[in-house]
Amino acid sequence: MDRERGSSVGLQVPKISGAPARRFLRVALLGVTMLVLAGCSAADEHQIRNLAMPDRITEQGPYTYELWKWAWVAAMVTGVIVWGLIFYVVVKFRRRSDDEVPRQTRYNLPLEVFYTIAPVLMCIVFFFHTVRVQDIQTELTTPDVTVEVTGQQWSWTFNHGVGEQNPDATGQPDDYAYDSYVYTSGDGSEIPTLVLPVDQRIQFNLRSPDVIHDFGVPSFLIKMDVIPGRLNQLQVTPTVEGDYVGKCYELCGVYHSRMLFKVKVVSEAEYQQYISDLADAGQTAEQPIIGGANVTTQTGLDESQSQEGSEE
Ligand SMILES: [Cu+2]
Repeated sequence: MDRERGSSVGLQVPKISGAPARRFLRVALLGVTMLVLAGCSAADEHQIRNLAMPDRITEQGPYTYELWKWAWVAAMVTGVIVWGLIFYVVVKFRRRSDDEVPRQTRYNLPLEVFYTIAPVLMCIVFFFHTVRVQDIQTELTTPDVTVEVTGQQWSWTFNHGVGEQNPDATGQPDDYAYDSYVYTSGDGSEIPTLVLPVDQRIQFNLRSPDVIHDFGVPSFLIKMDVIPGRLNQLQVTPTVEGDYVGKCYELCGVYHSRMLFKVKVVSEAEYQQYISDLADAGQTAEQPIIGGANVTTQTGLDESQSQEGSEE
């Protein structure tokens, strides 16, 4: 009686069964899919084709992208096998009556060997490819251009060399790659721009005068920590001219979120023009602006308390 009343009050669903039901479902599914796809802008479609990853604008970027993509493929294949086995077992071995007790099985050696060896093999394959890509990404060869980058609370300073580069320079304070520099620097209210020449292997010498920052440009598909008292080096070869964005990837204090920068990849001629524009504006220095006492001291510490290597 109650049940009857309930069904007359609730949502009235047309009774369909068998083939018409399946056809109805198929049409409904198609309709929903088309609606969702119609709602996609060109930018969304671009994102979908990129698998939500940024455009790859350096020679090194595609290696990270391929590693990421195939790791997902491997994870999906594993997932499908595991989900399939779970559903198979759930259906095949379900309890069919209240007093049914399943057959009790202990120890299945082949199965135990399999589920020990299979994950170990998977880890070895992941590890191998991760190290292979990491070696490519962190490889240091003779660069075409060296840019001295300082990450300071809470912005960036970019020092570009003027004239010929000394390819053997270590980048240490008494051994910079250029005889003179031009620079640009941001602060909490102004976002600096990092201008780079296209198709040249660029070395970033990364330094921090205060706390740990992290230099990253999504379109480079690599980032690297910027650590006080240490010179970190990263090389990339941008291959596509355009405007990009970068930021600090390490929570570094109150205004960490303001530690943004713009990236502009330009032709060689435009790069040289940019260097001379900075020089004309008086943004010149004999040595790169790297903050602190040659950036091996941390802010707030005096010379005697500072880290090793700061005594020059
Ligand atoms: Cu930072």
